[in-house]
Amino acid sequence: MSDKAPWSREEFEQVLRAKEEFYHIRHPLHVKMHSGEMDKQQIQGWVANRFYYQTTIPMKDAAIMANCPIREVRQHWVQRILDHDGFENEEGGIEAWLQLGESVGLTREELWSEEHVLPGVRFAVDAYSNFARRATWQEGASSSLTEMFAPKIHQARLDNWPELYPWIDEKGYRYFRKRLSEARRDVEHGVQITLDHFKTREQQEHAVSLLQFKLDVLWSMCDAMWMAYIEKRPPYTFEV
Ligand code: AHQ
Repeated sequence: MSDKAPWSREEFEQVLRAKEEFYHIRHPLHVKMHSGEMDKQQIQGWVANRFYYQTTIPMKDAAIMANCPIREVRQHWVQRILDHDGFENEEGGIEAWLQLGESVGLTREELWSEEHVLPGVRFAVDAYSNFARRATWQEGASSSLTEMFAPKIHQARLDNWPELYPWIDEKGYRYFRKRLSEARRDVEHGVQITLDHFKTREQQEHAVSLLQFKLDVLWSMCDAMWMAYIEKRPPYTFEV
């Protein structure tokens, strides 16, 4: 039980944003990727494993909505599902990621089959979606705030990959471009929910711990891919 005074809204947001030091852009896997040191199979392994994460996101967001009794919040949150699943003539992020898969030489069937999904990636991603099912909708919103740091990593790919990995068809970059604006819009909503709901110092520190949990989900995914694709430690290496 914290007897400390609550942070002001500005202090609370600063504490949340200071968690950037744990963001997976700093993981050795992404450092290696953004320095152009990955070969085709390593990029393919990353794309195939991240596809499992991407396909889980709409279900995670649906779980948050299922826990949320407030119509106005659901009216905003539903956009996240549509952004990934698509609607009317909007193909959506999952389709864009399938195109990223094709642009790195994977087939759509391979991605959907989950044949390349590493146990450690699956456990981390499933921990995130299972958390969203049992957490309050406000806790679910706070855990999505890792996206405060996402525009930077999407922009890094757009800036660096064309030169570092000229063999990747540029149609694959649509996903990263798409997320630049979507992530910023989602973060605005998630930050407001978090600052509005978690009021006491204990509640605020709890929200920070939920952000750390999600940062650890993303970091653990990279750990699993590092062991399989960089260390090439059996039994989970990448066989096309
Ligand atoms: O493409 C990403 C995405 O759609 C989401 C949804 C959001 C969430 O609800 O947790 N998080 C997220 C992220 C995406 N891309 C990751 C990347 O590195 O490309 C970053 C990840 C995030 O920062 O949480």
